[in-house]
Amino acid sequence: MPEQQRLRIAIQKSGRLSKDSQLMFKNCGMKVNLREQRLIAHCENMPIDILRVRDDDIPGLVMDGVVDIGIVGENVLEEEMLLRSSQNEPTDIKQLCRLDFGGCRLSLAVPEDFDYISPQSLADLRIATTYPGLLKRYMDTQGIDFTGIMLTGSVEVAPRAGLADAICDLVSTGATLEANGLKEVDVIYRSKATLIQSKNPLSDENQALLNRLLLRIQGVMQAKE
Ligand code: PRT
Ligand code: ZN
Repeated sequence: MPEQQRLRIAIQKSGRLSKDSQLMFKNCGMKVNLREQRLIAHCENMPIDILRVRDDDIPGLVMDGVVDIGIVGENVLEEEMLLRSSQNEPTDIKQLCRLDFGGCRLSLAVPEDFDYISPQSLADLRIATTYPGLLKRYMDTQGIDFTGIMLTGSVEVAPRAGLADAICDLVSTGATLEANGLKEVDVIYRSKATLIQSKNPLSDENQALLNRLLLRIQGVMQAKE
């Protein structure tokens, strides 16, 4: 009999979602040695492999069926969906369950002395962001034209550096905005980590394994409430 194909799960290698993702699996009873700097870690007591990658790669890996399941911020997932839709690429996934970590908001922020009244105050200005799709979708609903400045890091320094008039960035405590002389003026998207599944059908064994895992995840989240 052929060996069962192991269930493949992608998680962020290192960053704000890694520790919570690992802890969640540990609390579900999975034994995984993640100490080594390997791309793939094998679960010792279940037929599961963990792929550790950049968070930005996770939606694509799931949509393309390279992995079966992934944990990613809804912000990153939604941005990838918008990008792929604009390029007529497949965006099929199943959202299995919203998780209880990785909470943050994508917000518009302006320099402290900016006289902000409404999003209209940003008309025709330059807005720096890592999330051009989510920003454009929001500004389109408001009917506001703007110039998007794409930055993959250090978005919060863009106004001071003269690169932009405002920013659209992730916020959790707001300390980073404050430290950079910025004020949060509008929340455009609220995000949490989410568990997503590829649309490729799983083998019966892996589907049963996933069902068991989902029950445990829900149990672990309930126990924390
Ligand atoms: O290397 P890789 O590409 O995998 O990681 P990354 O650097 O792109 O992502 P990472 O680890 O920073 O964030 C991963 C995910 O965590 C994000 O996509 C969000 O879904 C979620 N998340 C939750 C956050 C935050 N909270 C958050 N605070 N992502 C980023 N931040 C930033 C924020 O923009 C600010 O610059 O953290 C800084 C501190 O925030 P404050 O408001 O507490 O000061
Ligand atoms: Zn990233």
